[in-house]
Amino acid sequence: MNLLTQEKLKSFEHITIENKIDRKTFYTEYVKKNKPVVIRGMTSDWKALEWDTEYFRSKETGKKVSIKVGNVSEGKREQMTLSTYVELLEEYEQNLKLGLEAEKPGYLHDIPFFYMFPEYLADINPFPRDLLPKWYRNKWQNYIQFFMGSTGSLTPLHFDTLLTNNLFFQVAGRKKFILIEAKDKKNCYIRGWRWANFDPQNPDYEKFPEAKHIKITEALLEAGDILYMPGGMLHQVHGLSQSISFNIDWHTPKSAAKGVGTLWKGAPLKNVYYNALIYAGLRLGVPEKVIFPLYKSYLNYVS
Ligand SMILES: O=C(O)CCC(=O)C(=O)O
Ligand SMILES: [Fe+2]
Repeated sequence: MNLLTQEKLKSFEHITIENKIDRKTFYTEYVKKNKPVVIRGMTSDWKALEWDTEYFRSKETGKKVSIKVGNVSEGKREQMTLSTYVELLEEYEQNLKLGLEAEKPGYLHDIPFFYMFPEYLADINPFPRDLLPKWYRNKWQNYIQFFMGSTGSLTPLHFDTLLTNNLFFQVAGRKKFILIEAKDKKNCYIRGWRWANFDPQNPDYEKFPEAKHIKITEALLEAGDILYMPGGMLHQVHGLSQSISFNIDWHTPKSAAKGVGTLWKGAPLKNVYYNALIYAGLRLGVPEKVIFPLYKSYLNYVS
């Protein structure tokens, strides 16, 4: 290992790992403290852990999904069926193994998979819905965003646009998360509302000198792991293999109020609308089934 690599590794802290967790510990030790954590062993009974190409092929409906091509922050998309995409991924991974040049497929990134394909829901049972606020527990699947991609997939450094908490479920393959606390946002050279110009994987401290002060935490996720990220935490995500994952973005009354307050901090107006809806649900008691039809467009919202 050369000196430069050692230097880089020294600055990475490792995240806390819990083996299963109860609701009370989760809230007191992590959510209330805005502390990320990896939780293991809570999804080991899921049939989804065995999903493969053949399974997707057998369940093909002909419905098309959006695949992001190029940098995911730019949101350019192509449409194809799920089984066509899975076959593309498989072919790419085969070529990689053989050492052949191949064009990296696009990234199935941030789609409301279980809303579009409820026939897959039985495969993520039992779901640890206790970890979510009561308001979400009946229709938690409506709030899921889904990711499927190749080795080398990349989501550049950003924070989640509504400042929601994020429970991220790794279903197949491995991912690396590089995490930066919300308070370090000012040193990440943000453009627009939420994407960072600083790249913590290849730090250029000459171009981005303030980034030297950032504390970086790394989380390596395996199939079956859950990662909790508090609202506003910055993250850069690397696919270390072909991979399937999904997240639930969710608020507590406190984070929803903070989300509404981003009106004065330069957030897109639409964000304030979505955050106000969730605030109305969590704080004012408006039922989820009344809010969801108004919130639904968020699932295809790119910011
Ligand atoms: O897995 C990825 O590539 C991105 C995940 C992400 O940004 C999220 O869950 O908010
Ligand atoms: Fe994100």
